[in-house]
Amino acid sequence: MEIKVLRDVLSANDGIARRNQNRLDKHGILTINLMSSPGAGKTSLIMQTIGKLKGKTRIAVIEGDIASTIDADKVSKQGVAVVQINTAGGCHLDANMTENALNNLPLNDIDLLFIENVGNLICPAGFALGEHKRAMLLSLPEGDDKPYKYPSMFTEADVVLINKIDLLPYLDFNISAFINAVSGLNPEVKIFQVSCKTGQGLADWFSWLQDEMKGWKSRRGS
Ligand SMILES: Nc1nc2c(ncn2[C@@H]2O[C@H](COP(=O)(O)OP(=O)(O)OP(=O)(O)O)[C@@H](O)[C@H]2O)c(=O)[nH]1
Ligand SMILES: [Mg+2]
Repeated sequence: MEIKVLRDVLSANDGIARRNQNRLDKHGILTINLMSSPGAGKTSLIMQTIGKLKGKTRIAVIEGDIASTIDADKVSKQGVAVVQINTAGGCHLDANMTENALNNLPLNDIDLLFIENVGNLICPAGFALGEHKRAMLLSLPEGDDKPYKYPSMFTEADVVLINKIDLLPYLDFNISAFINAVSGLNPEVKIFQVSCKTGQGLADWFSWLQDEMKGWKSRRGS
């Protein structure tokens, strides 16, 4: 019985997620669902990306947090459209929350939408929001064993960013062991080593994003 209930919830979510994606397609908005543990660097990555692409790409952000508008306030200061979703205890965003956020964004004026999911390495992977791509961050202090302990996040990702690479000299994080573990779970995934503090490696992320935007627009014929 419990399994049936869970299936109902997930299929209802998938239906709304498809509706969201059709709407985003109609408006030509490439949408990235950003996922990670709390504090891995999602907002920092968004801020760096806005800094790099502002003026060339119209960016908007949906911020998901259990409480507060701290992240939305930071992003808003960069002059981009932002909606904060407070889940009031919920450990992930879902498609219904995302649809409500889309209702409050200027969809005709957006090229690239980031959805910053609630910081959590488990639940966000199970709920489609309508995104086109999933990016996840794993920061060095979390440890290189996480793909074994939380595999679904890594199998669901299109790109994995190893963040806080500037801390490598101070931590026992085995980069090649981590990359092997992630590649074993998800052979197609792109993996970038970055620092949202120093900017190291972010050029690879920016060029991935720009290629995705170009490829997506040409597939859509726009
Ligand atoms: N040393 C270092 N610190 C970083 C880096 N990226 C982010 N931080 C710091 O890590 C902390 C958390 O970063 P956020 O960007 O807020 O992380 P988040 O994933 O958005 O956190 P939540 O929204 O709370 O889940 C902040 O103090 C950042 O300044 C990095 O590459 N290197
Ligand atoms: Mg954040």
